[in-house]
Amino acid sequence: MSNWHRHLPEQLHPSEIELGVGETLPAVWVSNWQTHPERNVIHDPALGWISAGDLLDRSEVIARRLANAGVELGDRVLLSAASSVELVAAHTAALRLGAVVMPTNGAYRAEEVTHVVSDARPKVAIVDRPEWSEWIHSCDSTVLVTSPSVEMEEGPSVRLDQIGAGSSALIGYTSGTTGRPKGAVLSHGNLLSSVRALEIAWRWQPQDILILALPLFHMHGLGVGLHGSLAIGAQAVLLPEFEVTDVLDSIKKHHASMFFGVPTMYSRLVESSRAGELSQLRLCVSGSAPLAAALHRRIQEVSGQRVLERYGMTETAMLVSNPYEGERRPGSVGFPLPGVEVLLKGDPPEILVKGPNVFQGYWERPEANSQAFDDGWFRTGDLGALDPDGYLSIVGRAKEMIISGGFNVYPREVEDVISQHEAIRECAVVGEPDEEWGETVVAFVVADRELSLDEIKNFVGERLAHYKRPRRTYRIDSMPRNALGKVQKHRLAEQSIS
Ligand code: MCA
Ligand code: AMP
Repeated sequence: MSNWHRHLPEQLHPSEIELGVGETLPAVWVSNWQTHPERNVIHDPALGWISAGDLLDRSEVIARRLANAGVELGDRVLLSAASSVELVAAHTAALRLGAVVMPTNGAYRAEEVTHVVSDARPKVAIVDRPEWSEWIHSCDSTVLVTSPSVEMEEGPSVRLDQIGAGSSALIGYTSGTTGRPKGAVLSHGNLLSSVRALEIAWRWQPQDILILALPLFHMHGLGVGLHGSLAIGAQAVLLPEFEVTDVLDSIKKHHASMFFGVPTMYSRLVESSRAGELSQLRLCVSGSAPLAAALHRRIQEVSGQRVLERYGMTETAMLVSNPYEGERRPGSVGFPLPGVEVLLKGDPPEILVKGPNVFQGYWERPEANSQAFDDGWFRTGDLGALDPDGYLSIVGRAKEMIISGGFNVYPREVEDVISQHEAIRECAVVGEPDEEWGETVVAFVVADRELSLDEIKNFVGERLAHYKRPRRTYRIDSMPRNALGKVQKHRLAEQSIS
């Protein structure tokens, strides 16, 4: 199934789609910056607008510093910081140098940080949390740890923008069905083709101004919001945190045209008495988690905005989107984006995808790679259904995963931590439906003694990122198991809580 024509403006035929395959992100960015150096590109929360020429200079300076520190083509650079122009300069500099960026969630705790560091072995880590230095060095003392301003010696000028479209650009950590996240390696061609598809489908123009309150360490904020704005030559207003008032004030102040968010952000925005101000925008996009049909309708009631829901993954960037023109159907994610092909296979039907956006494979995980593909099609682990008009809906997941506020939580990873608690004999972690967060993490435990309120939440919070903490812990007498001894998670809710 492709249906690309559903995304195209009338004058464009599917055979004319140009997804920039063969080009690289930095080559496109630099060309934009050199053509219009005076144009404002990024609004930094502290510094105000930064021009293209300024960003070009900043990225060159940082690239020289990284090169002087020994970063070479293909070396990994870990990046984790709140949104700022410094972070953008460091990110673009690393890519221009041919390094592979590992965007890393700033909420990670020691075990999560040491896992990604020992797995991908970065040469440099650019981070804004002082405690990370010790965590990183505890597993690899050779990593150079620096702040987002990359205060290192500059060195002579270096050749930049030399890499090809097939070169690796990003390693995004994701889907730890085995308990431990694996690195999805995306090439420049993967990332650029996805952005080009969105440019066509969402009619993204250089005059667009995006309010970007998503963190820049996941595909949504980074691969869609930042990469898209820079490639299209449009503007992005960075907000380091999501606050309803800041978002609405920024829309007004900057005469913004677009907002991209996760459903939790929209559920907070509609609660505001100022929600009607969203009507100023040309486009509101939701993704990363299911947008409830009721919330979709509510947003339209209060602001007139028909939110455009789309579907993506770290491994594939953006896959499927509701159309810009035509019906944006609540509860559905729409049609495959230009260049993307979707296949429903199996019973229940799993969504399989192909396209220039599909990643290169998991970092040093040959076994995971062979399981991830079926005859050249990438297995998303999401279950899908098509309605008679060709709209795709995500109806479930074949993979065990909880999405809380747009962040993914793998039950196995949380269970492994809870099992280390001295009073716990057995545990199972599941997602519970929740209006604000979509799903929240809850734990069922068989324990030797009574547990104090928040004991498990705090225990997990010391070891894993805050959003992985169970909001509630239910103490049960025994785990429901099938004849083979496997825990039956769907029966947990029936257990009597002690
Ligand atoms: C914060 N808390 C959370 C979450 N965020 N708990 C569960 N899930 C969360 N996502 C905790 C805080 O630690 C705090 O705990 C309490 O909830 C209230 O925090 P609050 O200040 O209200 O939260 P916030 O800082 O405003 O964050 C909410 C947020 C944030 C803005 C919705 O979660 C967020 O930025 N989500 C976006 C994630 C994202 O970018 N996903 C894209 C992944 P306590 O009270 O105990 O201190 S990319 C992807 O999925 C694919 C590729 C795709 O398709 O896009
Ligand atoms: P990640 O591992 O962060 O890349 O998250 C990717 C997963 O997020 C997908 O496999 C889906 O399960 C989920 N996802 C992304 N967008 C949507 C959406 N619009 N509706 C439902 N689930 C989504």
